Amino acid sequence: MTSSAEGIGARVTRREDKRFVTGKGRYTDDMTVPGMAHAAFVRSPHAHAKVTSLDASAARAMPGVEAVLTSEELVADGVGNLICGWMIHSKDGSPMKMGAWRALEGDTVRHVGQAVAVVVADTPARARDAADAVVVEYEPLDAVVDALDALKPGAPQLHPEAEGNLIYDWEIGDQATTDAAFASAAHVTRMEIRNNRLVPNAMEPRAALASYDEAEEHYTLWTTSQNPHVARLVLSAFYNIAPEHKLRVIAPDVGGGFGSKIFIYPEEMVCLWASKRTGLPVKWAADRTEAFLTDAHGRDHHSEAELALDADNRITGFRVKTVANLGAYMSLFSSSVPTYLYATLLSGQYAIPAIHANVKAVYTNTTPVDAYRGAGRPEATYLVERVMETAAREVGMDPAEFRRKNFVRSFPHQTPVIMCYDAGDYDASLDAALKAIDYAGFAARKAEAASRGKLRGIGFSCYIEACGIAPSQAVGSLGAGVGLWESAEVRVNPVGTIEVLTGSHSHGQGHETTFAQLVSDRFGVGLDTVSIVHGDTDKVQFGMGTYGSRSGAVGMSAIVKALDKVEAKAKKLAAHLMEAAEGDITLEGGTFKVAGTDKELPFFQVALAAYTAHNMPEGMEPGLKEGAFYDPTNFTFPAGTYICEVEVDPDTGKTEIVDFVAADDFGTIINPMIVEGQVHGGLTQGIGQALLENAAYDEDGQLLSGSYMDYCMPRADDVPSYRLMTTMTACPGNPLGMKGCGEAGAIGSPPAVINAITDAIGSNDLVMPATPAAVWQAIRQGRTAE
Ligand code: MCN
Repeated sequence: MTSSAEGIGARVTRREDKRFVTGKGRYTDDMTVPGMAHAAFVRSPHAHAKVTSLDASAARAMPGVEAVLTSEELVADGVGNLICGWMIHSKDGSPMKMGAWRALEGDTVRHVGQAVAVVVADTPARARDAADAVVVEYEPLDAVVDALDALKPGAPQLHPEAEGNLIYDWEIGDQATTDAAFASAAHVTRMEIRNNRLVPNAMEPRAALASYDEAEEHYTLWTTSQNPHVARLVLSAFYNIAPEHKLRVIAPDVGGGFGSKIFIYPEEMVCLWASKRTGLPVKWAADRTEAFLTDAHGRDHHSEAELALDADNRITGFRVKTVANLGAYMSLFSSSVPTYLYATLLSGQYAIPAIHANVKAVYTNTTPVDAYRGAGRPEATYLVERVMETAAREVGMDPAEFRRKNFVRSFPHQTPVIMCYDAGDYDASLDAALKAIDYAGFAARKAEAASRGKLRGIGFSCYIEACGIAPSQAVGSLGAGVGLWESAEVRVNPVGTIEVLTGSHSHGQGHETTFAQLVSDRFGVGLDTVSIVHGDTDKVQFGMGTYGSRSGAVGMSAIVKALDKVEAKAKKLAAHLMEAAEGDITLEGGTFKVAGTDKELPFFQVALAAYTAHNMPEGMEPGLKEGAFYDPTNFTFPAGTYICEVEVDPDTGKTEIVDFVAADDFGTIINPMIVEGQVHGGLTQGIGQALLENAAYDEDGQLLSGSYMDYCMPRADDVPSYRLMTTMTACPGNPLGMKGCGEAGAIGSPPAVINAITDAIGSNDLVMPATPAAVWQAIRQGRTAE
């Protein structure tokens, strides 16, 4: 095949899918090591309790049991506490208050499912049976699960370090100018907004297999990680488990993560440590109940928002107060989610002169909360777009035109909340979406639905997100513990095949295809000659991993830099071989040519020449291999318009999404089919949040929706046949002009759905998930209010 059929912009089917759809994927739980033992955790049934005694004698005596380990041994061996790696300071300058989080807790448990001990046995079943036989006595304490309740005087206290359960009280923006905007406003829209808690639900539950080689004093850890190098760094530098060069982390095929596999969890630490203690390789694989109870949850915000308008319906100020529930402990990146990933996007697509936001992060007796697809940006978009829709209704303006009136139109645009938008055309995506949905025909469709007894509504969401999570200096100045660049190495083999080693990690995003498309496009070689290597700290020297829709914009940019270097050297060599001037050499369709002559050399012959080294230019080293690190200067800002049309049955409250159009601007698109798949997945997760999903706790801290019997995931018949389109402004900040696409659908869709339902039912008093019961209730309340 030629590069044009497989290069940038081609709808190439995913190369990795052959192994996935034929059952040949190799996941962590598929790995085996001779003599391998299995771990099962003893977990707290209480949300908040003192551990008064732990008796493992019966368990230790059970057949096949190698060890029962508790926090006593963990502490004695000097294994460090889990940490949060992003420092946030409160508005008074004080650092965030981090309660101690041990991988095995021996004193006070703070959420249901917290591990207090681990059993290592010869089979998974025996490990579980023995875990059941560990007798733990608890003295239950009062629990608190809601963040607003946790802030009330007299609420149960989780950590002595955090008085009043307050982790930080942070602010952004300018309070004085914002207050002044409100003082002179012609209209103020006020809302309380709840963003429901979600469980990430990756298809493959988390797993770890740790193997300690005593002779070499070396560990290998196979784990379900989105960022194996960061895992190695954190495990070695902070948890005192192994020196970095003595720990190899391999993240093989990973069956989805959606953010939940960025963090270090107690289980992989314990497996590493238990492997050394027992002298056996130790494997643990979560069952679905453990996944519900221990995978970091997402969202869970309570907010108050106020929007100030002048007499011409232009926005003059935005004021937000948010209380974010971070659960029982601070997970690795949790502190950044309700702050820099959330409040920096509160300007939306709009030119807002003054913004002030205050965020309080709070401990509760619930599973820790961290990044989940979109991480902070869905919460910001939901808030902004619910408020925009509501304000338009209040002032009697068409919601699309109200948004258009306030769009940012000149770039770069500096918002009052740190972000500087580099490029965009928000009118273009709004126009495309309005045309696709036939906005002018909506009134007729509504009337027709009414004739069938159905309430039809239309809802908008003009989202923006900051992704390509990177600029190391910028994130460093905001408190991130690591820089967020990316690395790549391109190795051209003597026969002209190419290996690309990348620090990005693919766990469903199709990197083995899109990254190879880039190389194919650049060197005119077939995709089958390119292989993408990732997910192994012994193969790839270092990398920052995949999250924040960064692998295209940042990871591929690092590959471009390495390809530039390879091409420069290869051209120099080709010029020498063809006795031509370097400046006359071009690389077209896999062949080096001398301009103005018929001289040419195929790519593979130049590669071979680099290794045979019989005829190299003076001073040139043999070989064809180059590496690069790429650190962009700004985030990328994908944006778009989503429009949702629903029909609600007023008798049952059941919502049907009858149409959904998505117009996205992702800059240059490498593979339209993969991008569409990413948007489909994101939209479905966003619709799941809007209509179905909710991690609900009872007042004692028991997770009521702790299985698929109670936690409702979207299925095919819950979602419409999406109609997708793209508009295009190139991102000026990276060589390919790309913007991330991996989270957009989940970020933009919830407000479109809820705006459509509230439009249909004529009541704005609706919280997610808009289950039939909730919608039915809102219809009734709306009628009572009338
Ligand atoms: N791409 C493209 N053109 C663009 C942008 C991206 O062709 N303009 C391609 C990329 O080359 C890549 C894919 O689209 O193959 C996604 O790229 P990008 O937007 O850079 O996102 P990442 O690869 O960094 O993936 C992370 C993102 C996030 S943050 C979450 S959460 C998420 C998501 O991807 N989790 C996923 N998509 C997921 N998809 C699956 N199947 N499973 C997950 O866990």
